[in-house]
Amino acid sequence: MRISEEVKEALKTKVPVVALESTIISHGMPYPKNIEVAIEVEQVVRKEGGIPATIGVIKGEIVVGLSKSEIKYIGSAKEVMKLSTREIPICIMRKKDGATTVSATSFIAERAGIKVFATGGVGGVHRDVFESLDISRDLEELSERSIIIVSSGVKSILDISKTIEYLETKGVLVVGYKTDEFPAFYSRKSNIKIPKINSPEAVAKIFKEKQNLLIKGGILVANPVPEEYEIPSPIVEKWIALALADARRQDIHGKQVTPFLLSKLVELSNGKTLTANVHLIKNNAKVAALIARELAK
Ligand code: PSU
Ligand code: MN
Repeated sequence: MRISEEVKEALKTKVPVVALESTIISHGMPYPKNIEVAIEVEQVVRKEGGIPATIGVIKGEIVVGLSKSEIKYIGSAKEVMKLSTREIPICIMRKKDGATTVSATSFIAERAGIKVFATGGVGGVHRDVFESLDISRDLEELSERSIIIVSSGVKSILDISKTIEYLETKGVLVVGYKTDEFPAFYSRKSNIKIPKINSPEAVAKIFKEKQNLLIKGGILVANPVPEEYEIPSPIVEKWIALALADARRQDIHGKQVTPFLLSKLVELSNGKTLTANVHLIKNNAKVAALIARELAK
């Protein structure tokens, strides 16, 4: 594992560090917007006094703190593997490029000593779970890693209430950042109530208490998409129904499901879902940096 000099120095001197994943770059957004956004998200973290650590695998080497040119590379390279935790060793053995999902990123971040991680949406329980048994590794990993992840809930392509139930079973604490409702990614509401936390300071305190008590597992800080970019859920639902039907028709399954549905939604919404995605990620990076700052105190 190679930790960039800047990230290493920040960790040593207790400058706040925020981990960022690379699957949203390689598989979550279209080129070249993906690269632009990945770089802007890093700038958001810096603006709040943090150091960004985008995580990925380049030619078989785990990198914590990808350089700008490495971000450009992972955002444009062909055949980048989508890595959940279990695939990291294969990627290393084959000396391939790999983009880390929430699960792989959480795993690596914890190893590197990074406690705060920002993303768009975590994976979860798929709507057809009884048929497909598709539950993202993200949920299991979050239950095992001592990390705070800031996300805008889970994508509405998933079954949100089953995902919340599963997180409870697995002991992942879910809190709302300035909201008492779990956000539904493109929309701010889902009708599912969660504890409301009003400041980065409070999140940091909860995390410390959890550690004092030796309670395993992560905290999911659910931060809704900014109001001006929200897409009302009846509209999103219409697109999701079409995207899901298309996935079924084309027999898309396993790892391909999430990237397929995301790109389908961008197409169906004429780019609206992408715009929402971009802004919620930036907003999550900001909140993550504020929390990291409190933790570093
Ligand atoms: N949310 C997004 N875009 C994404 C993902 C989530 O808005 O690209 C990615 C994340 O990397 C997440 C992964 O960890 O999808 C989950 O994939 P799966 O459903 O195959 O577990
Ligand atoms: Mn899956």
